[in-house]
Amino acid sequence: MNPPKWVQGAVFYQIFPDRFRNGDPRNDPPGARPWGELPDRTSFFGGDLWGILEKLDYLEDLGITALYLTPIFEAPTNHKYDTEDYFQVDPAFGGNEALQELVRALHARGMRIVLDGVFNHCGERHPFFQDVLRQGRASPYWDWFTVYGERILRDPEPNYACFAGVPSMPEWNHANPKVREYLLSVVRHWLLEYEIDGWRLDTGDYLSPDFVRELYHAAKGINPEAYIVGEVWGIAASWFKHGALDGVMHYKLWEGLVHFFAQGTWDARRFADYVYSLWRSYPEENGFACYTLLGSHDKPRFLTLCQGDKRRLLLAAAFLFSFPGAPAIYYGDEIGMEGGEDPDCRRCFAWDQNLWDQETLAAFRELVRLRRGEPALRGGELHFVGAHGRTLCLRRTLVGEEVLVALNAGDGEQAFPLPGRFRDLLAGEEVSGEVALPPWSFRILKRRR
Ligand SMILES: [Ca+2]
Repeated sequence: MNPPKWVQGAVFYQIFPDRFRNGDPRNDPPGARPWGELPDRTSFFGGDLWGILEKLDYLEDLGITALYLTPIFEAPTNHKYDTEDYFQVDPAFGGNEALQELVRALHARGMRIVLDGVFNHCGERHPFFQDVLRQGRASPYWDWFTVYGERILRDPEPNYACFAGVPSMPEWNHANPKVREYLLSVVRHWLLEYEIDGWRLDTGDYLSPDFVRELYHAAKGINPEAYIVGEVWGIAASWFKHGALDGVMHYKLWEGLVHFFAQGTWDARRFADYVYSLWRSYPEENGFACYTLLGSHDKPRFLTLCQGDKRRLLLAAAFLFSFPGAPAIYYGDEIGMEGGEDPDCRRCFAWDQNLWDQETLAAFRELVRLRRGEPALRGGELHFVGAHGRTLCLRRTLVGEEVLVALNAGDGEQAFPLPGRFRDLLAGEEVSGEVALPPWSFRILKRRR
């Protein structure tokens, strides 16, 4: 196991392509809604990869180094987790040409792109499943799926394996070597022909570890620097023992962030114990290669979980950007977008700057800048040096450098004694002795040599 080194220095930005930016209205799906209307489960808004291309200056200026896009291959829904053709970027997103242009432009800026691989299941419109629907047992693809009967039946319930019982998402039969080879050909194709930089594996918890390990090696065979990150909601230790993933989307860490920062249901001691135990549960190289997040298309917006209290959001962000792993910004979190459970967390990005929370945006920019400027924040060893009440302090150390991150997630004024002379990386001033930590604030301090 050797996760790519670039990941621990990366700052990710997650995009739900239908909702980030509409770069070409000519490719909009029929019935696309006006930009900014609240989404329901079936609405389309016309966002596309051309729109992402248009906004690379914005992303680079924010300090983003890598994109993660939810699925882009041809599929009937707005989320595209029901793939119809794994070899075609959806025409509504600009087709293969748009992806080629996007990858080229990202790489020219030194940025990377990770695509969403939906390999547990396909969509019902996938031609192989359609063939089984038509021909039943006579189809050459019969044993590519798992059908409990002589032909496909949907009523009163599907008689074939499908994702979470959803009939429109038939599951691949990974026990069939032809299925595995087909899916691996998809993995290789986009790495080799389009030079994408990695795969996020959808529904990792549902995939067989042996298939994922095979996929991992197939990807690394094309590009040893490819990043393979799993959507895993539980403890991921077994995946790393199995040598099947570089990292996971760190939903376990997210749970702790919600308890301590957003809801305040845990005190600092409980949070620190929880996070420390998580950190020590994974091999260090995999911990550094985890995708750490405050939000995703599958969770309510973090600011909404904070009931709109941006002080809580910004403290959680300060923690995330000081913690090992590759921190990710879910599109729009940086401008203070809100939204509840899916589909509300998938609103259109608000490009009218009058709607932006400038303070939040400035804070995200600053956190990204600090992280990118301080090697200890990216690759340093992690130590918790204090956790009491609503106050938390962690230390990152790397070859003689030391950065202290102190957070006060409470209403009371706090102060703590510094073990030496430090520079406040946000305020730019030198500090020593006792430093004040006002309510709902954080300080990031670097030891003077
Ligand atoms: Ca469009």
